[in-house]
Amino acid sequence: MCLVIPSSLILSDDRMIPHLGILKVAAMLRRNQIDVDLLDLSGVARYLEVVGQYCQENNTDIFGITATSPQLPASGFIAETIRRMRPSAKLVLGGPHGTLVNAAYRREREKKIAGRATRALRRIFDYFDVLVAGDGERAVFDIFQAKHGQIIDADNRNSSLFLKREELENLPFPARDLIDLGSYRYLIDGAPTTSVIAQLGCPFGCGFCGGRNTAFLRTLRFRSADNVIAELREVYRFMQTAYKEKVAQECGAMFYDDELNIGGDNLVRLMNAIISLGKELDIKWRLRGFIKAELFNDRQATAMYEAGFREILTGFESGSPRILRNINKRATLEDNYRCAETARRNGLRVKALMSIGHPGETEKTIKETKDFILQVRPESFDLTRITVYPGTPYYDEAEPVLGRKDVWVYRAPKTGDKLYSGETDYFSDFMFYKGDRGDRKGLGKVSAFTETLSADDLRRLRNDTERELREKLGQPYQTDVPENAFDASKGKIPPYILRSTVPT
Ligand code: B12
Repeated sequence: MCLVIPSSLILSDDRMIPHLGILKVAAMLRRNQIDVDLLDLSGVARYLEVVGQYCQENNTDIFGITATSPQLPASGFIAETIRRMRPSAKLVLGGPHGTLVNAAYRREREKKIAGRATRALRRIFDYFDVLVAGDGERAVFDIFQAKHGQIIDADNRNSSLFLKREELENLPFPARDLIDLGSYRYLIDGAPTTSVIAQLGCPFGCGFCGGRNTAFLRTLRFRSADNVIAELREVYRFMQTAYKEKVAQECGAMFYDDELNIGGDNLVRLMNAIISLGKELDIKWRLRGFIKAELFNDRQATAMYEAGFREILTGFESGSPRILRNINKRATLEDNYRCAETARRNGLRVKALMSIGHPGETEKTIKETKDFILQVRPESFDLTRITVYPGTPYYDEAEPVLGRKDVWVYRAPKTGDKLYSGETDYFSDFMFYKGDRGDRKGLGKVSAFTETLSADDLRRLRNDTERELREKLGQPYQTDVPENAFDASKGKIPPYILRSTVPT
């Protein structure tokens, strides 16, 4: 079986963050004596040539591809290439896009309608034979028998394919040896870094966030500190092999848990264990991760600092109390100010994750967001324009607009404020990422708009606001990203694309 990580055509540097989900699936296959090749096409401009070459040189008959929605166009091209060269191969899609489209489709089915989610699901089967939704670790073994058009749905708490909290501890760690870790370029405070996930799931209900109706992304599934430490010990071994003396003193880990501080004292326990591990390995950890603002406190912040965090990231999203309510954020503006102060008091920098284009967004609310940032003066920030993806409340709970075939409207439950969105063909439309850089590449298609701001207004206001904030905060656009940064392979079919046939 061959597992494929497609390139992300929207990221300016795609060789930064290894995709752990598919590496977990690979580890399970390997544990069960199934050989697996892994094509890591992240940051490879000529990725279709790599796929073509692989198909020429190998007889593989099952291909499993992972994809977020913005990775769908590349995944589609990859599927077409494989289909052309190996017409009898079984092609399987797994990962966030398929999982979330399936969740949106299930809602349409409950309502007995066949709308945009049903069409998005059908499109998947234009390219792929089988869809795996949710946890892939067990579901992957059902692929071998699956027929064309089948959905293997592990995204259901009653399914034996859905991993229970206590089972997570018995899983193998992601097969990081199947990617060329040393070609990834992520640094925290100068230290080579890789990604880690300690716990799964977020039970909250932010309107823009995918999976609010999925067991897979909603159910909180913790692992014990001991189990995470065992993984970090292994991570360090891989990092030593990949980066040699560069990690002799400092090694970075970026935690991609939705929110590290959701489980109360779990976080403090984990941080204490990381401190001990650092002493044992005689290194300093350089750590980053996301926290939920209203749950953040001094105890957590002190422990995080001690363990090696110098920065936290948090989704403040907006400076407008009304927009925070429309998002269903739970955190208030006061919580957000308090969170920033708690971080600073404990020596932690703040990366503020902000977004515009929520229900009820106006020029005034965008100005409130700008003022909030100028008040908090975070050490860094992001300003994203909201994209309405399947599997988010903004998408799933939207209703068709009467008389308009291609427009849907979401009404924020607390205020009735509206967000409009259209229909996207995820295989052909590149989704907007953060801003100018995406636009420059001509990938800036987005269709969400509010009652007072058109999609174009939102785009202009986002760009203007970011520019002004960067000037005022003295945080210029990253200009050192070369034009061809996307192409990690520098136009060649690089020898470092790993096609590792794995002995068990
Ligand atoms: C790390 C991360 C990133 C990283 C790297 C991406 C990655 N995939 O690793 C970065 C920072 C680059 C990123 C960027 C973005 N992200 Co992001 N990200 C995440 C995050 C926080 C963790 C991913 C992860 O490792 N999960 C844990 C693993 C175990 O889960 P998994 O990857 O889904 O894999 C499991 C299953 O899906 C399945 N599976 C996966 N692949 C395959 C393949 C096969 C063959 C099989 C059988 C099974 C299978 O098995 C795996 C093990 O159970 C998730 C949220 C989350 N908690 O998952 C969001 C998430 C994936 N991101 C999301 C979004 C929206 C984005 C952006 C579009 C953000 C933006 N505003 O533009 C960009 C697009 C990036 C791109 N690649 O093009 C959405 C996805 C929405 C969608 N429709 O696809 C998520 C789900 C967040 C959310 N809740 O809304 N992201």
